Amino acid sequence: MRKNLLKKMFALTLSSVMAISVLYGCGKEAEEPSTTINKADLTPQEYYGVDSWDAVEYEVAKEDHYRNYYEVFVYSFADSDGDGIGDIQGLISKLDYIEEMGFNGIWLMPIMPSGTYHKYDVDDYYDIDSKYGTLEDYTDLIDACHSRNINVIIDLVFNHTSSSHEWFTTACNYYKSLGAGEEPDFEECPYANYYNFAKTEDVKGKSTYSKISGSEYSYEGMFWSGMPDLNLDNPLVRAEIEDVVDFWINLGTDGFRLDAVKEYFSGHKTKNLEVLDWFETYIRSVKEDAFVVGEVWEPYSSIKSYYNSGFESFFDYGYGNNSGYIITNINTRNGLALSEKLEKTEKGYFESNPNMVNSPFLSNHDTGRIAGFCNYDENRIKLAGAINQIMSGCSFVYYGEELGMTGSGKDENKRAPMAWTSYKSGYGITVGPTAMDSDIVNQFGALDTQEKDIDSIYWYYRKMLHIRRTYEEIAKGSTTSIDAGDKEICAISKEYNGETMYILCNFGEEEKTITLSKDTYAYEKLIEYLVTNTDNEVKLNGDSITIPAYGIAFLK
Ligand SMILES: [Ca+2]
Ligand SMILES: [Ca+2]
Repeated sequence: MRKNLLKKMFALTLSSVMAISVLYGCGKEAEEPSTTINKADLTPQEYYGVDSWDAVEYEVAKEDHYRNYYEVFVYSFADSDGDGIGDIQGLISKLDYIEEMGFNGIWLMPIMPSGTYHKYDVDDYYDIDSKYGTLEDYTDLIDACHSRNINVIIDLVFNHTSSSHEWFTTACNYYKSLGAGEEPDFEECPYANYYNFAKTEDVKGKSTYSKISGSEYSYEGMFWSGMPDLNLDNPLVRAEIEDVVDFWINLGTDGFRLDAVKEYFSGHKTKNLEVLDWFETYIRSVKEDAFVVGEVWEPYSSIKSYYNSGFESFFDYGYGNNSGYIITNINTRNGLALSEKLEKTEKGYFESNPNMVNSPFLSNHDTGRIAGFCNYDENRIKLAGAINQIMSGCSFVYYGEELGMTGSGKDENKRAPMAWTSYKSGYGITVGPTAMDSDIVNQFGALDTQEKDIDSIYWYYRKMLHIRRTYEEIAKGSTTSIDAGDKEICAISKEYNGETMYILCNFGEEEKTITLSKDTYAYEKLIEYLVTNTDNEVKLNGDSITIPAYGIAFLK
């Protein structure tokens, strides 16, 4: 367990350091310093009092689904053997980093054998891609994560397989072996019914179908011909998927991220809901506390209807990406509109599924990186990151987002090497996808420079993730919007287990002073705050709170 007695005792011996950090804006009760301490003389660790953090974080049970997840693209994350391609041992070597950041969950993009760098087209559901390592490396990872109370979920892609998958190649060879006009016999070749095969003459003009050369048959490939769609109506296919689920759960996997859910039956939402209902029921039968999150790249109203399936969690595409509510409302400085959305959408999801756990995110491997969404404005990048972390549910951060990494345009650019150091080579540094542009510059610097800078994006994220792990109301609370009388203020309350927290975020370019009426805000004190520049602070004077531009106040 993370919070053992030893760590608590260690934290107590550091009370002097904590006292210093209190004076310098970690959001505790401010007191006048008796001696002048120059913040420039403190390391960021001393300034933020990180050694005390473990002691104040709330206990997270193994089965707790409210976690801070970190999305990792193994290929570009950390390389352990010098071939330039990230691997599982590289990831294991970076678990200290992940844990220290405040993450207690990892989502791995596909790790199963595949011919593509991204591996969203699986050749074999029962192994680890040899470039990433072995199944033994995987169980090492699981053990290392579980010893730190980090849960691991993996991408599970079953809308389609790779066209090199044995099921598909066997089926294609069978169709080629049929004589003119001969119908397939599924008892003779069950794989001939594993995909959406059709007579070529019956699917003329359908761009999603590709011909099996030397046969009278074609197959569906929604994304492209190299990714044939599985026939999810076939009970044998579902039984195969159940076996795959069993296999990975038995290795200690804590759950799955389901890829391309709305393409299970493209254009047939009712059928997709039925697949999700089946999967949800099955996973609970093998691992009751598994966490499952689905990718439905759709606006709020559609995701709300997907929750009717009973499926536990979906990525909140209404909020993520550059056209989502977070970025658009930050860029238009409409904090009030965002707070109203937060209340409305959360209530809507709960109406559809009272057991849902939302999965908010800002960016992922398919979107551009947030630095570009905010036109490289560091204040807005930080504020956007914080809004993602004040949302209820399981928050997700895409690797490198915490450094304000750059990446836009083609997919490969969005999956660039994790910026561990300012040097482009050295331990852990990966080469990135071959087709990536070579001139990508991370203008906020790499980890080795940001970790020395109190005001870096890295330290802002780390502090923010710590706040989320300190107050249970943030991830688990129900959200109510508050009109603070200023459109540039996003004010919400979060209620959980009889406790209420108030969060006020200044979307404006200028400092704001807000009067907190006791009728609306039942707080005792300012418990934390976040500022994009630590020369500024949030001040509470009586019932009047002053929040600098882009600052966030937490009251309880
Ligand atoms: Ca490697
Ligand atoms: Ca499909």
